[in-house]
Amino acid sequence: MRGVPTTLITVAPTGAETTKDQWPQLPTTLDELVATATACEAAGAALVHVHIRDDEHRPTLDGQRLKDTVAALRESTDLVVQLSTGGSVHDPLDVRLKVLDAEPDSCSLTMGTTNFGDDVFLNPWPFVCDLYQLSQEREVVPEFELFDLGQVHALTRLLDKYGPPYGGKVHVDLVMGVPGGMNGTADALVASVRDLPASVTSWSATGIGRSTLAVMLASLSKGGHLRVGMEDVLTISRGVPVQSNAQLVERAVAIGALAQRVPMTTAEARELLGVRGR
Ligand code: KMH
Ligand code: ZN
Repeated sequence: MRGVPTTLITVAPTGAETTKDQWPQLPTTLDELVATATACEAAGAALVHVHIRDDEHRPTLDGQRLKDTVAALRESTDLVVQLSTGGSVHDPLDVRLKVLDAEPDSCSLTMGTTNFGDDVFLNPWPFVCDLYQLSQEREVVPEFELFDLGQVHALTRLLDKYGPPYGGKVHVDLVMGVPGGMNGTADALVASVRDLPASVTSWSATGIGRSTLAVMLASLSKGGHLRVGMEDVLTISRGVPVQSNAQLVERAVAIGALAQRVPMTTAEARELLGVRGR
């Protein structure tokens, strides 16, 4: 690591909720995803959190598409490739476990069930345990996604029961401001960080929608890392649509610079997260 404070910038470019019809600039094809990832790496991102779409731009967890996506991102970028195991609220649990067959560097792992707008994002405890043990077996580094304070507590319980993740590092992402989860506020962030298990080695935060800037500033102020992207926010300011994911990464880099942080390189991110060398 360098002698200056560095910030891991994760980009979550697509998500599963927004439709291509609504937002044509959303990267939904493989070519668009690779182009976005390349631009975001150049702008300062070091990790990409990936959801993929089918030929009709609908969310999918198709195994071959996931493998092709991992290969294409590795071919064109040096980003740490994290596949979503959350998928969409409609994806069955057994299909979500199969995401690890695509052999990503990292996978998301949400620590509990959350009301998700009008839907339910299902993560029953036995599923969380199965996915965690599978990530250990397959040598894939989990990013623990915490949508609520109760999930902070559940992480302690998981680590106590099954030990550390593959790679020995424990990285958390606070996903804040989901309707049904914790607030996207500095107070909620401080409470979550206060209760993180002592074995957590790094954490980032993202605020959904209009909470994006409050969460970003609170995260920098508490020494956390940042996640941005069109999965989480679609306007750059009130009523002004985001033009590209790189625009959001550039803004995070600029705000980080005000806090005297520099973006972490992809090599530094691999070390921070303990991902398998390739
Ligand atoms: N699309 C949400 C239902 C994850 O990627 O693991 C779940 C989600 C979390 O986005
Ligand atoms: Zn996601």
